[in-house]
Amino acid sequence: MVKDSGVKDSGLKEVLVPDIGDFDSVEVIEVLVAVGDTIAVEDSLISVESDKATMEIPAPEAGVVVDVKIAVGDSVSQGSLLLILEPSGDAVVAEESAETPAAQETAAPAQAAAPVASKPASVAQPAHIPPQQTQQTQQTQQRPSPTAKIDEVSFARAYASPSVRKFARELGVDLGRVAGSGRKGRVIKDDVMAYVKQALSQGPAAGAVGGMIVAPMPEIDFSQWGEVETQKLSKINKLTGKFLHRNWVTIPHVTQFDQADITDLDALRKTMAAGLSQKQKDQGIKITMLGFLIKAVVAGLRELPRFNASLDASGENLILKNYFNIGIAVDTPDGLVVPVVRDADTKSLADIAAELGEISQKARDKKLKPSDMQGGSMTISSLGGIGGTQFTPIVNAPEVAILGVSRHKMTPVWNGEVFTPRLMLPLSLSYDHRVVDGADGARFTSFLGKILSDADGMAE
Ligand code: CAO
Repeated sequence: MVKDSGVKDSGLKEVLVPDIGDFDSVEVIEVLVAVGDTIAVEDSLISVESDKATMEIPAPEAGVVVDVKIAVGDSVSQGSLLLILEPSGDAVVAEESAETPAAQETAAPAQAAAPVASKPASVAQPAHIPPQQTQQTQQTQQRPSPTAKIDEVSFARAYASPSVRKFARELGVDLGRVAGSGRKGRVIKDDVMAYVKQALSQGPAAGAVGGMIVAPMPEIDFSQWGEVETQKLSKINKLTGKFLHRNWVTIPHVTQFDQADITDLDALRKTMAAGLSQKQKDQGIKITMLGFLIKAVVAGLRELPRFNASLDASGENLILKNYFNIGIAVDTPDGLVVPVVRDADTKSLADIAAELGEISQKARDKKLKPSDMQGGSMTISSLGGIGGTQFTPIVNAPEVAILGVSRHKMTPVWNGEVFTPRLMLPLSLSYDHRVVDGADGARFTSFLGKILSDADGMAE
């Protein structure tokens, strides 16, 4: 509602509160304009709040704000003086979307504005984006998350009209995450639509991992620094990458480092290797430390059964397994695959050695079936043949632990009297800390150390 102001012939106009339905004496919770502001028709001037709803009062005319006659905390009714306006006379293009929500909301019934019934931002907030919201939108607008739940506090703080709030709520969009492109950063309907569009085009896996928002990777033209060549990732690379990423971000990992004295065991291994027949050698059978490690891990799983378990999908139950299937990470030209040695507890070292030869060959010939890589109890990733001193393997979910093995090294070990040369094998046990406690992590590697140092026991 506009009235000529008291200043005769000044051309100034008084802007009054229009008919706001049943609302009488409602509290001003936000003043959205200040003296000197140039406003367009239907720009929101103030937000008011009753016990049922919030609503915004739009500008009836474009112009420059000469004086503001109300403040946050005041009560207003129809006809209350809001401000003095110097009308521009010309049509000022509104920055809001064509369907200016505030205008419709003026007369909106209480239930239309119901979604904003929760307390809005602090009443002391000035007519600009609260710093908190600015920060939030900077962080999150780059990567919309279709799966993110609505945070009621940030939703209430968002700088948007009731109809935009209603629209966002209908689409399940957390307004606090949407950057506003309207006047003074106000979130308009187009912003909400753009947010949803971007979120849908990215899909849930692109930016949201278990509700977590990750910063997007910028697109970089590396050729600006020199010659480059683009190589397509293999199918295996892409698939393992996806699972490794999921496991890395969803499993709270701890890696326990230890060393096992395998001096005697390696001597036994060499003796056994020397005893292989030519036929066995021709079949590709090799006696490496890996066969012993599989036996040792089976013994460890018997000793500490929580390592031979998986969390169910709800994350509330542990499925304990009574089988002993050991996954082996195999490096192939196309990427990493993990075939499983089934029922390793029932197999002799020679059987395991033969099977290892077969499955690693099958892996490299791309002949593994999906079923060959399922149903593991725990995985071993042995990089000993290649090198390295320690590493932090990623748990191969749904398993809860993985044993990393690095290159053994002859090391001076103090036996209480003198240093003696011992062949030490570095072990890196990563485990899911939701299932395995640190104490059990250390118990597992200590147990492995104990049995790997007992060559006679391992030979049985
Ligand atoms: N320390 C020192 N030498 C070791 C060793 C260790 N811990 N483990 C194996 N070796 C030796 C072997 O004795 C063998 O020696 P010889 O050539 O003198 O006989 C040599 O290294 C090669 O062993 P290998 O790799 O052929 O056999 P393996 O049983 O140790 O491993 C396999 C088999 C399939 C696991 C392995 O070939 C492989 O692919 N390893 C990589 C696994 C991987 O990529 N893991 C990464 C997962 S995380 O990205």
